[in-house]
Amino acid sequence: EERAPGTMAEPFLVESPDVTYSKEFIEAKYTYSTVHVCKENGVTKVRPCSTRFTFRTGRQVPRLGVMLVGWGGNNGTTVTAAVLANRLGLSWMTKTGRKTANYYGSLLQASTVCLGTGPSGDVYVPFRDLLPMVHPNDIVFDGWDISSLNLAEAMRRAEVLEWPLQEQLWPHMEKMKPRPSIYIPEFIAANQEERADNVLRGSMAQQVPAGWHTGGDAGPPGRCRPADACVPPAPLPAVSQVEQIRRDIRDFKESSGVDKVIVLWTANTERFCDVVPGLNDTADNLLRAIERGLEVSPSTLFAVASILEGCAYVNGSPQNTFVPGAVELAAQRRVFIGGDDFKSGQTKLKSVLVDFLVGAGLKTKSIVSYNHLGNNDGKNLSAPQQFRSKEISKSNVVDDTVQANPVLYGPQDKPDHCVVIKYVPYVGDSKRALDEYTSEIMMGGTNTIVIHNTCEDSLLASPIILDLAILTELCQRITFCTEADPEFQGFHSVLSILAFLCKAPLVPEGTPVVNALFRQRSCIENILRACLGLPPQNHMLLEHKMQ
Ligand code: NAI
Ligand code: DG6
Repeated sequence: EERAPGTMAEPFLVESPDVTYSKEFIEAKYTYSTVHVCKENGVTKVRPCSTRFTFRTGRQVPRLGVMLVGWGGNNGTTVTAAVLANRLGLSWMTKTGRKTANYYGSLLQASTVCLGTGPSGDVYVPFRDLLPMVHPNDIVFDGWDISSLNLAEAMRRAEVLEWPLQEQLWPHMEKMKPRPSIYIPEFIAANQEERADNVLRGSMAQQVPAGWHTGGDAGPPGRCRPADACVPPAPLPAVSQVEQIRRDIRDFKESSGVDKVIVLWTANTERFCDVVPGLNDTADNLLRAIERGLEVSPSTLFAVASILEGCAYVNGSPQNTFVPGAVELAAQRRVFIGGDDFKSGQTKLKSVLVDFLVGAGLKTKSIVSYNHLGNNDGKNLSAPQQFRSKEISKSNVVDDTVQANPVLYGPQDKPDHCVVIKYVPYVGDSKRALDEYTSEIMMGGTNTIVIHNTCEDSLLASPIILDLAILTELCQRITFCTEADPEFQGFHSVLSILAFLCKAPLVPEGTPVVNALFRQRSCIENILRACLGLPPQNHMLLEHKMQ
């Protein structure tokens, strides 16, 4: 289904004196009601308050380009294939029958929201119909990978999609080739080196292993071992690598005709980098560190390049790409950044289950999350430093729920939380996740819940990638002002509305981190409703509770 992006015909209209539709904008006046709590002379005072906002949402939906770092990986190939298959309306036979392309797992495409109540009950619309949004079928992909395989071959290597589907997609995907990328071996597992044959000229120069040639610039891009006849790549300073990534973004924009580009990291999990005063603690220091060739991770170099190009940058992996200097740079340039780490399976469930348990007054004492998987992500995570990044990201997801319940938990009290990841090549992308939740119940009782979850990891992550890109793009078209501050502004450059899609949500400094899944979902839904002048979903159903 080919559809021209542009001003969308609204699937419904809000009739209200507070809402106007012009050719360019939906403008809505909205009263934000909240509550301030403070302690005065030992007394807790609770004061309801409200602020009058005006929200303005651009109705022109742009042609969106998404550049994936790690395009040739399981997620990169799967999301590209899924969009193509949907766009082409493909179907394919499996042993259990014919399957057709869909966007299951996408919050925006496959879930609904309740608009309100009509004569015959509640009226639901797809989430994507709330405001004008990019349709995933219209997204144009490009990207980088340290592995040179074209997207068709990379899709076969991923072993995620059924072969009859791959065959149909092959002619479309073999033309897609990842751009050479920044490769600093020490940030990812050593076991990834064998696929790194598509690296930016000179990007290995920072760590030229003993016995390798250095110098010279006549050789082909990539690596040259001592035995090879070619001349190895010339050292390319980090600053030139950033420049190259910026050129790539501009080149993609020009050659594809997209209006906007969003860059998203779905490459290997890196080890954490140290936050060092003078190196990466401020925007200036970070830019200077890049100029001087000091240690900056590839993911941060990509973030800097994107921000300098004015492109939003989303981190789908757990590492601390967003060092303070990168966050400050994004704020200075008013560019959105978001992350970290896609919240796909086990963690999504955890952020529901612990919310349920603790919210129901049960004292969860122990959470043990074990998983094994056999894809390249699992292989990379079998190295201790990369595992540690993932362990941190997976472990903090219950903190807010626990801290919110001082009835059950003292200030230092929190559940034991153990995360295990094992690499088992045979199971491929079909990750197994086993979780045990043990909680104390009434009068000394114990409740143990055990869950076994098996599914293709990349088929969970792909719709999340689409949601991240589409929601980020939408937020770029939303501005708002208040009576006190009548100048229109956009959201904070740290785009915390993406939290539903992330294991370790990045939030502006000093802002509460919310992990609980349905609070995160309500946040998106209610902000989008506010843009239409609609009150938040309060689920009170008072109209049905009267005589
Ligand atoms: P993958 O290993 O199949 O793909 C990663 C790709 O990145 C590989 O093709 C690799 O060659 C490439 N790469 C590595 N360093 C690079 C660099 N510096 N520049 C460009 N490309 C580079 O992994 P997969 O399964 O696609 O996952 C991608 C990332 O997403 C991983 O960090 C994973 O932890 C994260 N993630 C995945 C989830 C899932 O459910 N699949 C959920 C949460 C996070
Ligand atoms: C093993 O845990 C590999 C990881 O990359 C995860 O599969 C991925 O982060 C998804 O994790 P979760 O907890 O959201 O299912």
